[in-house]
Amino acid sequence: MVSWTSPKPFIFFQNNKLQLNNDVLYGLEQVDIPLIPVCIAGRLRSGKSYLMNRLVGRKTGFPLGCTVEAVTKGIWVWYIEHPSKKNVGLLVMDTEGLDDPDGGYEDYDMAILSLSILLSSTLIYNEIGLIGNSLIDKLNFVTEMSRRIKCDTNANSDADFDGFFPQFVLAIRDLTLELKIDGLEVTDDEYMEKKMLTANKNATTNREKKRNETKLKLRQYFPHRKCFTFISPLQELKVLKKPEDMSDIELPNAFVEKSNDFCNFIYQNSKVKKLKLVQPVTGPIFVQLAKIYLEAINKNTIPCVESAINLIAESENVKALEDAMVVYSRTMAATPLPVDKEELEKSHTTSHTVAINYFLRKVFLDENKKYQEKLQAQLAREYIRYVEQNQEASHSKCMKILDQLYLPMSIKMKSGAYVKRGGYEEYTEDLDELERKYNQIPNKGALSDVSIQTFLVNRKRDRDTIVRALLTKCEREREHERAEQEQVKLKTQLDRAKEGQAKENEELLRRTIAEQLQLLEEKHQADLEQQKQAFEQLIEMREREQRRLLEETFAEEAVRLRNEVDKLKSKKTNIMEYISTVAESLGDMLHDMLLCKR
Ligand SMILES: Nc1nc2c(ncn2[C@@H]2O[C@H](COP(=O)(O)OP(=O)(O)OP(=O)(O)O)[C@@H](O)[C@H]2O)c(=O)[nH]1
Ligand SMILES: [Mg+2]
Repeated sequence: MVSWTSPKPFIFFQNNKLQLNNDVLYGLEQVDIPLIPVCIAGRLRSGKSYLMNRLVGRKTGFPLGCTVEAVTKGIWVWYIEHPSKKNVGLLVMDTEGLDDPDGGYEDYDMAILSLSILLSSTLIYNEIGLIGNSLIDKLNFVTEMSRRIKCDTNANSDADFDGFFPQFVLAIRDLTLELKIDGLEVTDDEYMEKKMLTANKNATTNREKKRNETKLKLRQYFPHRKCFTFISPLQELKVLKKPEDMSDIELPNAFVEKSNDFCNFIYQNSKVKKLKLVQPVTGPIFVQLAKIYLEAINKNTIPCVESAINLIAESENVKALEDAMVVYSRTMAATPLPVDKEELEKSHTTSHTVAINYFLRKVFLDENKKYQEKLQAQLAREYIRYVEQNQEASHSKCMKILDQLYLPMSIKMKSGAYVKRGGYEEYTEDLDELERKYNQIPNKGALSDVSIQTFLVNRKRDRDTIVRALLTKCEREREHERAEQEQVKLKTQLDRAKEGQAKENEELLRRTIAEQLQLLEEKHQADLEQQKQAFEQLIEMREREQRRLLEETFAEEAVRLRNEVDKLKSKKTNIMEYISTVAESLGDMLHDMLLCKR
């Protein structure tokens, strides 16, 4: 999918509700590769759109303005091919500035922020000037997150947010001050950690405690974070000009370099958005997520990530299953029936591998393997159908051949040519000749043997007619006995052939299912492993964060809590249970300590 030439308004506020732009939905639905949605939010008129244009590598694109009037309305998106990663798309999202006195409705800012968090994998928060209490106060929306977004339908703790929040990038614009703390130079990241995320030990008032809570939540929700401070692009300018009208040569070096560092960081470190840590969000999935979340917000209910995922999973998996079966039939159709058993098996092996690989590419978080099992059953059923169809086709082709070969004999039979001395022998010889000719004809399919046996069995009536007409009673009886024995032999052969065929089919089916299982199981195990690794990383980060905060503020308690974590760890074996319990109890304890027990 090629990059869009310009950004498009994606979500807008009209008729008292947030609405989606259908053209953009359609455009995004065509982007069938994993997306990296990078979203900027922050104060009104703070250079957000300008920075996003730089991220796309353009001077213009997202509309800018130089008056006090808010320019960006709602949420805009710009899809571009990722500058360095293959087979993933970058979706740059620009949002309406917060704190607009003319904004949509009372909770409008929260709706924009919730959508930014829900839809992105990197959230850039833009601020002007410096990190101060006003920024921390603005970021206190994180303390409300559990009332704004629900991760799990049964969630009762915000520990469930683990792994769901996007990476957090703080962009401080027009920094005019030196980055020094206690007389020592600090990096951008240290500046953010010290001033925005370190709890105030001396907090006594409710406001101060609330800020501590915000800091704790920011650390908890955003274990991946980064800060970039920018000087003003207009710093060295003598005449009044707008940054977007200036080339990089005209802009201050420090600004250009920092902007480039910022862009490179976003390109390299922003990840594909994933649901439940493993399921990549493609354009069509992004569209479905946006629709579901927007509907919840418009209905004034809390968007629930898990419900959204379940809804999407249902429709995606039904489609994946249907399409996988179409892929199977289409691949099978390349082998016109009838064919012999080996060829049908070969065709089936290829077709089912293609179908399963297709399904595995499209399946959406089939955690309890419901659709995987359905696919297995359907493929097995379909294969049996093909085997039967192939047998029918083979049988009817063989019967046609046999009818053709028998035509001269049938004429002779009708004209009584066999009713003569030596007629019975002649008939038997002709029949042998017919069988020889039949065996020489290739491509008769799976029921070649069974068909000739059936044909020969069915010739009994002809033999009887000849025998009755030609032989004496005694000869007739002998011949009858001989014919009976031959008939039994033929029938036994026929039954054996049919039985063998059935056994072969059964064995083939068993093998096929085993192969399917292996393919599907490999994918399932890979998903689980990926999920486990992601959780382990999260635990590590979570513990580091909690430890740091504890050691900064509650040194004695830190030791006790460390022991608690160790105890919990040894008790829990299930990774999911384990994570949420550790996170939940640590969160609660810290929360209590910060707010109540001090
Ligand atoms: N001083 C300064 N001005 C900037 C910077 N970046 C952009 N501008 C100018 O600030 C004005 C507003 O920039 P926008 O990018 O439109 O700001 P915004 O945050 O998207 O504004 P809204 O969409 O209205 O919330 C424009 O005239 C830009 O040229 C910056 O880093 N420093
Ligand atoms: Mg803007």
